[in-house]
Amino acid sequence: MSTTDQHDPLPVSATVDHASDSPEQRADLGAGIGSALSRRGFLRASALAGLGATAATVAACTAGAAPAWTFPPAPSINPAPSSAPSAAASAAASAAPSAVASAVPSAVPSPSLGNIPAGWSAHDVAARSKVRRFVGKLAVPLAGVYGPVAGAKLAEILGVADNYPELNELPEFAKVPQGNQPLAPTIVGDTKVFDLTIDNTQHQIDALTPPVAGFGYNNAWPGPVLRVTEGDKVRVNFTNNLGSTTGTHFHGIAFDDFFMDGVPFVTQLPQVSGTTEAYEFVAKPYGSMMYHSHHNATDQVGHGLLAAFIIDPKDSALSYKTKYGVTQEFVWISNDSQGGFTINGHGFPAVAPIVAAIGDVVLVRFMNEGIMMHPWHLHGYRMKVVARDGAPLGTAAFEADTLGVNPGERYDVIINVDRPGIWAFHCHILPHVEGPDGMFGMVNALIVTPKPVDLAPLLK
Ligand SMILES: [Cu+2]
Repeated sequence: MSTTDQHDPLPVSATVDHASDSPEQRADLGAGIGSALSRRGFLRASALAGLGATAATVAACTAGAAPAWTFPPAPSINPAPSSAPSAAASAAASAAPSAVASAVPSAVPSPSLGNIPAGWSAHDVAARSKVRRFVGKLAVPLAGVYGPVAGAKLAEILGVADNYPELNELPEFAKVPQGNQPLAPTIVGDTKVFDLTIDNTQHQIDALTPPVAGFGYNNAWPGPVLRVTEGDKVRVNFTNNLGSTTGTHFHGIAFDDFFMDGVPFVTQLPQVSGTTEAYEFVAKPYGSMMYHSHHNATDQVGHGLLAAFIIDPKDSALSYKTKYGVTQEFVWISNDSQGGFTINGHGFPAVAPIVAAIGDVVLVRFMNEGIMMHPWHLHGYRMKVVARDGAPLGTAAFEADTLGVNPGERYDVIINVDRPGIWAFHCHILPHVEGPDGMFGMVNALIVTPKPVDLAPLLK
């Protein structure tokens, strides 16, 4: 990787290349942004660099027409009119050198997408909109963290000079309820007790599409993260409010009493609605486990009855914190049926990014609750794969930038974060992640900042 690459937090569009900007222009960008980044400074810097993708900028930088999109057009997208209104065309032409303008499509208005920059398609504008929703009002302060040059590039990529509405809105992951919330047990005698309900929910995959009629443990998709220590006596009480039967399976546990395994008509009768059932077992072995419905499961798991169950090793020398110096930990549950392609119950842009700072050691616990394999690909880094199905790989640990996780499997990976950037982190089955209106579904990002950033005040 070249030095230049290391300072490019996002790939810059091939059609907008400012590598030829003079040193003076770059200095202007720096002066306009500074370390304490302001919105006004950012907008000014963007304008200085021609970051609004004006006809002149794009015309000067574009070589050739945009590639044709090979998917059928999405119904939600209004494609660019086949012939641009003459007023817009003439306005664009007057702003661009005439010799270039004649070879480049002019910016055209779109009823739902606003102006489509010259050389772009409706797809491009819709795809940018998804990323704008993903970062929301974090865009300006987050870009500022990377310093003036990288910050200006990020501003350009998002089109911050447009002063678009999402610059004042929460990022989409903060607009929808996020599952995987920790739930502390109560201690009853020598047992850790968790009380959960099983509910009908109205679940939002993202902030714009209508809610899905789903199910949730404690009303959440995914349900609460239950965390215990190897050897703990555990009791989990489930109160079924579904109006239909269910059964709950703790996935990966070595039960002493097989009647705790949670499979209706194999190890128990189905749990009828309005009743509370207890599952009692000793937590073993340690590792990343799950709990989910094991009854009418295509429907029930597919609609949200899925969650993480984590058993920490009794010997603290075996913990990820001790072994690898883990500073941040994330649970990443994938699903792919009744709510579409989701990470932790949400599709891009409503997925919560992994935000870390240089020096962090990030643990991701992949858990596949879906019906197909997903190859998770992290840009810019290799993941050290240290456990499969909770079992430590020991000397068989390996490194990968793409890791296939099958249904039912869990993989624990360690990422040693040593370079800043905004790194795409997505399933590499392309129809799971990109469509006619841009990225969707199983797309996320590892956001590595040069220094720790407290985003909490920005998420209110
Ligand atoms: Cu996939």
